Amino acid sequence: MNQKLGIIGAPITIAQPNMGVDLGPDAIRHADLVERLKNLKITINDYGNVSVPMTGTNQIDPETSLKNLNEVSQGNENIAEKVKEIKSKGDFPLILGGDHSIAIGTIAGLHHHYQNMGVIWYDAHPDLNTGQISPSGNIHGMSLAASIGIGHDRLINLGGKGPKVDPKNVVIIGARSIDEGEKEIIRENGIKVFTMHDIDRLGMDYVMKNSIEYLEEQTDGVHLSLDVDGIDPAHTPGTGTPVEGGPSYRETRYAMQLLHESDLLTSVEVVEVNPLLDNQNKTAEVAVDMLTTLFGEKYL
Ligand code: 6HN
Ligand code: MN
Ligand code: MN
Ligand code: MN
Repeated sequence: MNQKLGIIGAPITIAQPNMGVDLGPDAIRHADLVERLKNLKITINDYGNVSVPMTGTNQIDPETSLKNLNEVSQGNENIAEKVKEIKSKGDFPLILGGDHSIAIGTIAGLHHHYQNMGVIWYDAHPDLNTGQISPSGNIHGMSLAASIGIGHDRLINLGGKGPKVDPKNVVIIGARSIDEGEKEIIRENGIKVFTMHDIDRLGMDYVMKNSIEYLEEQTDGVHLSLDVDGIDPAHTPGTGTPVEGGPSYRETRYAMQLLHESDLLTSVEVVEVNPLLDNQNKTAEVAVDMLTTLFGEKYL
């Protein structure tokens, strides 16, 4: 893994309904992210937070069936620009969300640097909705769809025309809340998914080694999109859409350890940390443990 890391905060919050996800980047920094990474002899450039529109409504626009499309798109354009810029400098991008809509921007920014990038989507949800099939109209549940070219034109063409990732280069891990329309998109596009049932049956060791091998063979870079609600809410309670029955702290930490050993990743984002739902800041601390493990921190 590249030892020069570029951190950016991406505090979009209006692609989901709860207040407080905009504080995610600062909650993660407050949990000593930079200090712990520096202990690993990693050089850090913290570029601060990207400026994004903060005000939105909770109303679904009848024309698009989406909430806050213009504002979410503008914020993501800014994120895409910044990610593209720090990647050009040779930094390994580490993006701190923000709600999961920010993946549209980060992946669009990264797309300029890869021909055939892969994505690991570690999440309780596949985020494959569109305005037409979404139960909520919240764009944070649509980011993976937009990145593979499904959904509203404005989201698909953000930061460059057309799809950014081939659905065959996506692996979803930890899914356990999949909407009916999303199931169809998974099947139609041949997206590789390890649900919680698969993790229980096969074990995290097999799931991660299989995912790593699959992506290694066919991609020229792999982005990890780590939604903290992917982890069981016993460990990460401070998030807006928790789902019971997820991988534990230990399983997730082991997954990060295997990713570190594989040297596969070329960028990482962590999303959906909401300190207003977690006054102990436990969720941000768990997020930091996962990130430091990913960058080589060991027990011994
Ligand atoms: N996330 N599937 C639900 C929806 O509203 O589309 C939940 C989405 C959650 C999104 O966790 O990033
Ligand atoms: Mn998500
Ligand atoms: Mn999620
Ligand atoms: Mn393209």
